[in-house]
Amino acid sequence: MAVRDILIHPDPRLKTPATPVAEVTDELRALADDMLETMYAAPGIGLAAPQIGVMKRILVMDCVKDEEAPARPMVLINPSVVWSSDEMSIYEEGCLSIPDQYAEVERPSEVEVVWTGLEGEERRERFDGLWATCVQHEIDHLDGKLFIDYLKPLKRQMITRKMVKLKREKARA
Ligand code: K1U
Ligand code: ZN
Repeated sequence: MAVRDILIHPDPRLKTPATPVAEVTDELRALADDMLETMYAAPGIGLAAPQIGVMKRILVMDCVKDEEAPARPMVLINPSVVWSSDEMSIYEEGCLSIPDQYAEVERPSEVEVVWTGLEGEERRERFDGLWATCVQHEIDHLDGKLFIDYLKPLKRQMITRKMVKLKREKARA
């Protein structure tokens, strides 16, 4: 297992739709392990493969907040939203590819998602609360979309400028 580097916006890979996974192999299971390790190390509650430069439709998440409760690491391969509630929720989102920037985003409160599991089996689950927000945020990453794409252009440009500056400073260090 290894902690991978997380790409920082702006990066063309974060704007590119990822490719469906054709087969669940040991190599893919090793990638999922690396993604979970990277997510927990960040720390974060989700991570999509394009964020580590791997253009495959796979995401991981664990939205268990209570430190006393057992962890619930989830790996979703080729996920798709098959139902969304009419009811909407607003959550202040962050992103590991846009560090230290947060903004309110409105999304369906509940979603039903179908995906392939690590043994190649079909899985289906209805998510609500933070899980629903997170799974939609991560599926957006697989489609080359960032949470700042939901914001007004001025706010999005301001955040992008901050990230360009941050990347320049990191490159110099
Ligand atoms: O995809 C990502 O960039 C991960 C992102 C997921 C996410 C956060 C908030 C709303 C929707 C999706 C993060 O994990 S940002 C970090 C974060 O939220 C967090 C970090 C430590 C403890 C608790 C939360
Ligand atoms: Zn993100």
